[in-house]
Amino acid sequence: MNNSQVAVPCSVMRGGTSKGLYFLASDLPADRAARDTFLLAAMGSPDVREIDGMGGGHPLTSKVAVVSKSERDGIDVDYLFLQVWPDRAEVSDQQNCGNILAGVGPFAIEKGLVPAADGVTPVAIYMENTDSKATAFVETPGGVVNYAGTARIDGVPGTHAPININFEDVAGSSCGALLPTGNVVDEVLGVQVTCIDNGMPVVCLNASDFGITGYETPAELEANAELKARVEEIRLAVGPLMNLGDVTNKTVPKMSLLAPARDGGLLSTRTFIPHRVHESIGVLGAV
Ligand code: NQM
Repeated sequence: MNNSQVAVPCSVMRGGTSKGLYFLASDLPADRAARDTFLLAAMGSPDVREIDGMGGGHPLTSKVAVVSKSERDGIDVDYLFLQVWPDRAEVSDQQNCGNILAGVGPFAIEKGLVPAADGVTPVAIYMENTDSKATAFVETPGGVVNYAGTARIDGVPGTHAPININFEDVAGSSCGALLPTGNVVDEVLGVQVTCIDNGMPVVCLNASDFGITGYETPAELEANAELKARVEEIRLAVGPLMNLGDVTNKTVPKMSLLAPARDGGLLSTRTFIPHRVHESIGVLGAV
């Protein structure tokens, strides 16, 4: 190591309920190992606080989008999502991220990869992690990205410009089928589970089967060692059934504990992603 430093352009953006660094692929090392070394340093990983980098010490704030102009028919940009683990020196491309996806359209327009229309600019995005397509609609009055607005989502204070996203072919994109086990409901280790992949491998569980209400806070769930061990045991058993193989070191499947709605909507969810608990919900997990 020497002390020379190289400036690499990036944008720090919140996408939905996550936050991360957005790079042009051409600004990153082409070699994967060199890229990952760079991203770990940029985020400050491994360190639970990521104090020496831009990461926020939580999986939801230790994310990276790599964006490039696409050469695919009908696609504007290619998007690769990378999860940087805060507490261990690892960068994973084993999952997609719909929250960070929300920032890809504005980033692509700001970087001149997509010309802005006057009004709303559709941005067709190829999601490399799952070989699937989404179209994001970005408000661009006068050809300029608008960030202010009245849209509100749980997990983010205030209101902001909406980013509506159409997902076009996400079913089974990680597991090969919407219902990878072939069943709507399976029993695994004595618990009823629904294994589903509509853009994100998710295991739906009844919160009540675990002796909890499902309305606990993320901190309460993370402090429940017995619950965490039980959920992880089921996750490891379900991985091969979902065609994901050994998921010990993977960030999927996500484990969603469901309870009846109590504040609007149809359901209440708390999701292990898979070891920390999401502060609200993953976009593709919700899909
Ligand atoms: O499911 C976190 C997030 C996500 C994933 C995670 C996501 C999605 O909220 O599409 O957005 O589940 O690791 O960023």
